[in-house]
Amino acid sequence: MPGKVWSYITKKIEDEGALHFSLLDPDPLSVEIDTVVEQARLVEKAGSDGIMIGGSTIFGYIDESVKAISDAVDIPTILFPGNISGVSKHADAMFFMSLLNSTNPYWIVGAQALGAAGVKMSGLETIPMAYLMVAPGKTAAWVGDAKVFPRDKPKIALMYALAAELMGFKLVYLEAGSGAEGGGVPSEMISMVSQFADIPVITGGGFNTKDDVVRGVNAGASIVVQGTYIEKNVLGDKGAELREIIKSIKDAGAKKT
Ligand code: 1GP
Repeated sequence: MPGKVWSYITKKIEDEGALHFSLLDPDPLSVEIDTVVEQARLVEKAGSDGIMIGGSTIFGYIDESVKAISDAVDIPTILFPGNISGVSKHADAMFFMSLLNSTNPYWIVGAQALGAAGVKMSGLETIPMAYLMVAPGKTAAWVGDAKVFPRDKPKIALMYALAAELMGFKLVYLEAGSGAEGGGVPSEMISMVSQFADIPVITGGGFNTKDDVVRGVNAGASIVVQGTYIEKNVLGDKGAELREIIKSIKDAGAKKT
């Protein structure tokens, strides 16, 4: 029986061609819970299809903020854990991720093993996701000891994506790292992976403008993630520009259905 959130994601990809996910990082060192909750309300209002909650450098427990965000919105909240500290039973689901191109087995299966019993007992829906780091990789690559894919080597990404598919992962995440320069993962890499792999491609890291996200969708991504853009802009204009960005994703997605 597929979980509710996974069914929601697959049906929406089928119906709409492309989805927008908002990444919120409730790091208590840099942001108040009320602020993250307000961001969550605004991204939902702007039409975002889901909220991912996580970050590479989370200090302290995220339970309270995950509950507050999940209570405030109707769109799915999905954990995007940077480590075993990123788990909370208050989300709707969790990306159960493996950083396949890490050089450190802790990030491939060690953290997952440490967290598995708790996740299983929580009853959280889990969505197995291969997490692949592309240059520059930023903080996530540094923390995750990743051997990042060079941006001009799409075939290396494809090798890993195909391995992920054959291992049973349901999604493959091409990640350039939060705050990456250059408008996100290169089109050639997204397009090579989405052309040959049969699992949906989710991508993020540096997709800041309408042009960036449309490029990602046109290259073949099924889900484009924005974090930094949201953190910097949605409170200021109440999500007005985000609504336009999401509309452009939907327009580009519609051409694929
Ligand atoms: C990071 O891919 C996400 O894990 C989002 O990246 O913050 O650059 O949007 P940005």
